[in-house]
Amino acid sequence: MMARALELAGKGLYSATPNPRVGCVLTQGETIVGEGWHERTGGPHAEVVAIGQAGDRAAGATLYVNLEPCSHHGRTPPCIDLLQKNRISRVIAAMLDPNPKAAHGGAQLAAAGIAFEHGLMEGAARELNIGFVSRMTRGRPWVRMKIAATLDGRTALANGKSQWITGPEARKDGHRWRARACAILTGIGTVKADDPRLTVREVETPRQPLRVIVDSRLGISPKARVLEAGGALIFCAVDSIKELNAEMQKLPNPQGKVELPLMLEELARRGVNELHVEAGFRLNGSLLREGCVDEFLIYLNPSLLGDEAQGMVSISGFSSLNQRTKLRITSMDRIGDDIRILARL
Ligand code: AOF
Ligand code: ZN
Repeated sequence: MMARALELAGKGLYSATPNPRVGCVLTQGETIVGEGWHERTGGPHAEVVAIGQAGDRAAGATLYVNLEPCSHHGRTPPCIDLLQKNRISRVIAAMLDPNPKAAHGGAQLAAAGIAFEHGLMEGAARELNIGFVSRMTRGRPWVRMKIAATLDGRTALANGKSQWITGPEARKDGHRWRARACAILTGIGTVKADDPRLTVREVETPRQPLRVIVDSRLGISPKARVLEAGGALIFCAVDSIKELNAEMQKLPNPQGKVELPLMLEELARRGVNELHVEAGFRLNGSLLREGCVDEFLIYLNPSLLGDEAQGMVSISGFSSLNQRTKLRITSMDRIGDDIRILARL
């Protein structure tokens, strides 16, 4: 039942943000009497949809949900009130709600005489909402850095050109990861070299992620394709004098670059749960050095580009092999002719 609730929650993968992905199953014995999932922020919570579907059969039912039912008046009224009104007898949540405004619904249910348990499939539930958990507990998004490289770890020619190293299947897969992200981040180097749009195109999605550019000195051309659709956000370190079809936010560090950890905090304030990075080796390196990366999404194409080509991340100064940045592989798959590796710090 919890696996089904998680499957339902996954239907909101591209749409629920900035809210969490939540699914709910109501049962009477072995029979499912109602199901629901949270489609988008401002819309009904998963529990509300499931109870609506169950109607009279909600009374005495067991409710499975991947996130503790909310206790707060947010955009919608508290789910725990609805659970009590409909005389749900038992609630099983995969995880507690990390949102301080909505939390402790479970304890309040228990106090009202409704059995409450949590922890069932908690690992899978945390994975599904890894960005939401990150924003609520750390005040920053979950940062996933996408890299497409050759087998010798090269990501672009010396002149910065990087389109295209991996095959069409890997590119499509990359768009799925873009689609689930709340924002896509790149740097001025990539904007100049590849003129990317940073939109989701190869998969269907009800919303486009926010496009974010790190451009310390505002060297971006007003004609850059990433600005075409409007609504982009540029982080810079100088005052804006240019007319650009974008919002500009100045966040300088003492070196005259953008203060990246502060940028993450700002993105979290704007409701970014998962941040998808598609940048060149310089910005990748800065993000890594400043502790702003959580996960790598690496596509490896079976080809070689040699030493003069650009690498994945600009990091240097290692004098011993022990100092190298170590990762833990969490998954590895073949995508078309390429290999996809997910690895965490
Ligand atoms: C959801 N969907 O199915 C559940 C949520 O702004 P609101 O009123 O929609 O409240 C959002 C919060 O409610 C969210 O951050 C989470 O803590 C809690 N539970 N949220 O979006 C749901 N069950
Ligand atoms: Zn709720």
